[in-house]
Amino acid sequence: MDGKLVDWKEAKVHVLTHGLHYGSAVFEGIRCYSTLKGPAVFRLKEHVKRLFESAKIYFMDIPYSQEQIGRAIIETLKVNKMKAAYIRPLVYRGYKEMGLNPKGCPVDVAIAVWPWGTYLGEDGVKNGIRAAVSSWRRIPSDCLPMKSKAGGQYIGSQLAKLEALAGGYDEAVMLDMQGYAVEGSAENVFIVENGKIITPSLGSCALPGITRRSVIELAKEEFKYEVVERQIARDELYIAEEMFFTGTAAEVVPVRSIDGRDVGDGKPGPVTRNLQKKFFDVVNGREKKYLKWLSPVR
Ligand code: PPE
Repeated sequence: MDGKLVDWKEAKVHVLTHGLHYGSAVFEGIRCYSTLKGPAVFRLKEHVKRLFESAKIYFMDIPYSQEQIGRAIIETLKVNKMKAAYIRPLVYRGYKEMGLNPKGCPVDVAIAVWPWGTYLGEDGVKNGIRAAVSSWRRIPSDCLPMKSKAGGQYIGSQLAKLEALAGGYDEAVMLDMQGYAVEGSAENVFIVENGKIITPSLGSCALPGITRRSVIELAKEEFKYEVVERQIARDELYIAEEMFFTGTAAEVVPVRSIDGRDVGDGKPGPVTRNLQKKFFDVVNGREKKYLKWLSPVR
């Protein structure tokens, strides 16, 4: 926290921390995998860069360089002797003055690491999850800058997640204000239609997911799949051959049903399977070509 290693139990903030009241915090979610050559962080540079972009959008000056944050992440993993971990860098407006005007508050930085298993369950990763379109729309980018991974922006996603769970589903699909499917509550969304992979473009209000970007590259490079970035109509989900989510926490997860309709035959399809397997091979260091995406912890 703010440049010092702090014991888990002592990692506290004051109750009047600005970010706690007004959502003025930006964060990252990164995974460290236990690879053949020891623990390694997946796409560390890209995540740190996005953290700084999120902060820039909200005029938050991070008092460290990207290199320093990258090194601090590695150091935090090292001292905690983590093999596989989820990493949560958090940049937040701290404790000094109340009131919306954030100018008087410091910009504080914390990095936490902990073991975090599958986000949507082992069974979900294997057999697919059940998703439902949410009545809560993804916030449009002219209301909040959705390319920033900012804490306050997630209260809407929490409503979507709670609604999905209350309905007996595993995850929500959020539509944008025009009614196009744009994201999960914390994942990017893909469908397969006539063998083509389709996902919303970054011109939408979707988060520029780093897993999304990696999976698109693997799809094109390793499988020569055609990837089209465009809007996805809600009813395209119902007739898609395949559907899957990507995200750091979620990784690559097949969707086996949407709004009570089976996706394809209700089992993860071949495109999803191929990409999922390749993704896990890459993050676990089994693909020489993509070792460039892994930063060793040692
Ligand atoms: N969209 C949203 C809204 C989102 O929060 C995430 C990540 C993604 C897409 C996927 O982006 P990427 O991780 O770069 O592939 N969500 C993070 C937070 C999840 C949480 O519950 O906390 C994550 O997956 O780490």
